[in-house]
Amino acid sequence: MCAAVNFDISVWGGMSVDQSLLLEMYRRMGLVRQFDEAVQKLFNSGRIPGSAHLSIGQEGEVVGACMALREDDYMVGNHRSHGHPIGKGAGVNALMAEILGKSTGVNQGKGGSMHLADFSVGSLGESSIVGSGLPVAVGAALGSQMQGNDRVTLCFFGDGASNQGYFHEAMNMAALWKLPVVFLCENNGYGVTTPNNRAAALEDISARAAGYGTPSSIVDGQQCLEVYDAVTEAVERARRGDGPTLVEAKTYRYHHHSEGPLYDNMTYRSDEELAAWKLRDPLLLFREQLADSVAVADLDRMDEQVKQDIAAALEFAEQSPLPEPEEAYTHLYRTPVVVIEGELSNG
Ligand SMILES: Cc1ncc(C[n+]2csc(CCOP(=O)(O)OP(=O)(O)O)c2C)c(N)n1
Ligand SMILES: [Mg+2]
Repeated sequence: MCAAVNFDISVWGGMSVDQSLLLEMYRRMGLVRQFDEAVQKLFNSGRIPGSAHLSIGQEGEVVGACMALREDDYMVGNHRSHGHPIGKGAGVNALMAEILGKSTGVNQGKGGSMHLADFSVGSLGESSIVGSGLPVAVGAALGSQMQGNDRVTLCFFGDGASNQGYFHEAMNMAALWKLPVVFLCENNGYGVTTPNNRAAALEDISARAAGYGTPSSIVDGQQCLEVYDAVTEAVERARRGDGPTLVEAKTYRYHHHSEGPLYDNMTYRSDEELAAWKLRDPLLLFREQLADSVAVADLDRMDEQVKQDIAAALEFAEQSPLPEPEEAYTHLYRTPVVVIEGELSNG
């Protein structure tokens, strides 16, 4: 079951490998949840430049999909992507520092919430342009194919993104050239405030795969192991050279599209709908599933460890310096000509 997963089993010394995998999944889901809860607090206190899109409620599919990958596989995220690098194994300190725009962040503080690339774990990047990760993932997969290595690329995108032209171009090219890519649609039911059934002709995004001769499946995104199994199968297929798969995870975000008061009084979804999804919370469901194989005390210990890790990440981010002003002009394709107003008039 865990052959595809790479993690430090020595941490869980006496336990079987399967238990180690389950605990690591639980740990990463907890990290995704608590990371975003911390980001919400930072946002509310005015500490985050720009916006923040949280994936609280979607942790099952985020972690289940990422953990079906090998450490050297690639992953591409989107605008709602704090959790994706965490699921892929990135350390939370440099991610949190990036959120606060600090020089110790994964991108030296220049990317922020929607650009948490971390190449050290194969997290190739994220973008606020909806759907733009799809061609990036196809490019990475083409690169693997041309280099003759067996790395697979996993691409997360939303139900809204599936209505972009990018989606169809990416699906077509990946199918035509049998590229090693797994498309993971996080169908959380909404694009901002528009329900999927008012934006898409078909209820299931996965049905579109048939148009490209590509296999597809629908999974319960609140069930981490169900997602893990489906993506493991898709990854194996891609690694064999048999081409892409589209996996659609039905899921839900508890928060509004992004943080801030803008959506507070909007009625695009009901309280009852939100409450019903919370009854199927991915962390609670996973805890129930683990009940027979992992001691409750171990899970509680894990929750406490995650809490400490997030507190340490916040401390690290807070203590880190902002980038030096001259850093604004590094890592660019071209050095810009800078005209400073005062200097210009002084001649
Ligand atoms: C090309 C483009 N069009 C529109 C937007 C504005 N926008 C940002 S997120 C979003 C909704 C995306 O919905 P979905 O793909 O379902 O992802 P989710 O936010 O639900 O995770 C929109 C329309 C954008 N950023 N880029
Ligand atoms: Mg959506």
